[in-house]
Amino acid sequence: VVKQKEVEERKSLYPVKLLESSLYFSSPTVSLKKYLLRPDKSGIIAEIKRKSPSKGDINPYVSIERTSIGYMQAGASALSILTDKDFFGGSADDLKVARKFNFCPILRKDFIIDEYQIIEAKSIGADVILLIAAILTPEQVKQLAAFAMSLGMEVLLEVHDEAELHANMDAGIALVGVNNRNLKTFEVDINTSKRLSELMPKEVVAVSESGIDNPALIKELKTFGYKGFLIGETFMKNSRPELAAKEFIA
Ligand code: IGP
Repeated sequence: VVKQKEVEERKSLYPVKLLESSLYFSSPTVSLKKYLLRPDKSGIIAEIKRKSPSKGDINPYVSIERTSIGYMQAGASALSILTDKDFFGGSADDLKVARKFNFCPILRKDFIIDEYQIIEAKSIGADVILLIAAILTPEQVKQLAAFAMSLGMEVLLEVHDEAELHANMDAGIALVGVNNRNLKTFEVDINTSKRLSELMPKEVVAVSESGIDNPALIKELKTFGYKGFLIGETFMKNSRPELAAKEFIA
């Protein structure tokens, strides 16, 4: 509800026509799927997250420029940028800055409920959008995913349990993320990824999200078929997140 109001406000400030006239809107995107499948890469999607509902302030004044470049130099496969303001302290500008300095795939991390946000994502230079099964109906997932793909973007579908995965199997989505964090209780359990790995269709590129705090865990998750690893806090809780990433990936 909060999100819908925020979206309506931006719609009147930045009309679709304006977004569509941006340089990025008509530029080609970079494929996250391809990057995650590259054997020379870590598979890590390194996230920039200033604060969160579960942790409060994490790194509110982080330099997007230094951190995003440093993440990629450290060996990350892609970037995830929180653009939600109310809960995560991010903004569209954060993503634009990351885009300006990097050629890798960039995921717009936000609560997407409206096609407008997808047009906006493309116009600020995002390559991938997140669709969270827990806040959308399967019908909405299908429609929003089709719309994103029609703009040449990829979709990362986020699920947290068997029911969400089952309900959205037919949306034609190539990338599925299993969130180890329960968005209602904030509890993190890596076993969620292990459990759901058995139900992943073979053609899907699977990503494990949240609570990944050591390299051994990645090794283990790889044996369960995961190709992508979304990491935020473990890096962001350091004053220089890119240095933490460098140490983690080395
Ligand atoms: C990163 P962590 O525990 O490494 O900071 O988690 C990422 O998975 C998390 O930020 C996230 C998220 C989301 C945030 C996953 N799904 C949906 C906002 C909305």
